[in-house]
Amino acid sequence: MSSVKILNCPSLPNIPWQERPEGDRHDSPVWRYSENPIIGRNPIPGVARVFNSAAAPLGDGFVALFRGERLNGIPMIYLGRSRDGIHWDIDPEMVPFTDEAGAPLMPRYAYDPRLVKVEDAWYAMWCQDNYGASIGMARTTDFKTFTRLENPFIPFNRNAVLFPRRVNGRYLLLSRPSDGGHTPFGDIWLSQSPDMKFWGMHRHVMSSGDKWWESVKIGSGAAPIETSEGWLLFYHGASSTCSGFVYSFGAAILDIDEPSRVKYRCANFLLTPEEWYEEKGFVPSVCFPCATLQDPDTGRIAIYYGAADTYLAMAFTRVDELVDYIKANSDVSESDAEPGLR
Ligand code: BMA
Repeated sequence: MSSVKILNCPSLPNIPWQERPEGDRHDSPVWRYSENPIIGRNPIPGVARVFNSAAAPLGDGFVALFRGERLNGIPMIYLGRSRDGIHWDIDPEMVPFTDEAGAPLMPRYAYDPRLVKVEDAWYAMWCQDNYGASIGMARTTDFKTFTRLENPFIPFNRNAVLFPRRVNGRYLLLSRPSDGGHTPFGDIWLSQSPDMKFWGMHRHVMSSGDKWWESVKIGSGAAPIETSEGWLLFYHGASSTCSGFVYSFGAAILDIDEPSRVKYRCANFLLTPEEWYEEKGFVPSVCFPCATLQDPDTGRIAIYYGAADTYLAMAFTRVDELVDYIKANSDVSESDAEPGLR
């Protein structure tokens, strides 16, 4: 086993964790939490399903932004708190987004939130209507007020995730340009900003590729984790079947100083729908990661993923085992390895 390290990340001794079950026959170094799903149907009044959601450490516990599907079918973002990262208290009110002057500025819908701490604040990003599906962003320091930032992109775009620190002095945001529907295509892109207001210097990162599990489209999942081998990125990939898309997730490692270059990319998925809560639900056969927690002292990583657009589930891995597996099964295309500028 190699000795890959998680870098520039505070210790998290209370990371939710469960060892890999004895006799697990999966080849992948990622295993599921035995008590999945961690959030079931109708978790709070007015919300039918919670799935693709993001958690982060806060104080001696955890905080999360949940995608809550309301009874009218419209998704919005809800806040939750937890002592152990597994059992959650979800606020019954939607997250109250405001403009800079403090006036309400609620999105018409909001889904697939990510939550990333950068310097002294937390940033939420999600998909919302901006005269077409695109990315919304907000900043908070207290989880009471959420101040909207400028929308980083014009439509259509989804799956935005910030890096947890600046690289070469600039904030970095991954995203996936899309269409206004169910998008039968899609690559991951990197955009850069000096101030989280103006985004540019766009670079292509990786293509949907020739592996069948991710042949239709890919999209970044959790915020990249800084490691001694590069930025570890969990991402989802969709394959096309007679009965629709199947969403699995995999991982790649991006160059630390030039993250539009892919160093290693796992040819195999790490997790694909096979449990009842992943195969059966509002949208069958979906595993959709939006966040991780990690502890640099033990190398433990806990992954939060939405299952079948109905449940929230967790999986676990260890950074050294995972990076070894990605490297041993890596297949990087020419366009992945390039700087992404033509
Ligand atoms: C994607 C997104 C996700 C969803 C997935 C499967 O396009 O809309 O929110 O989980 O489809 O339905």
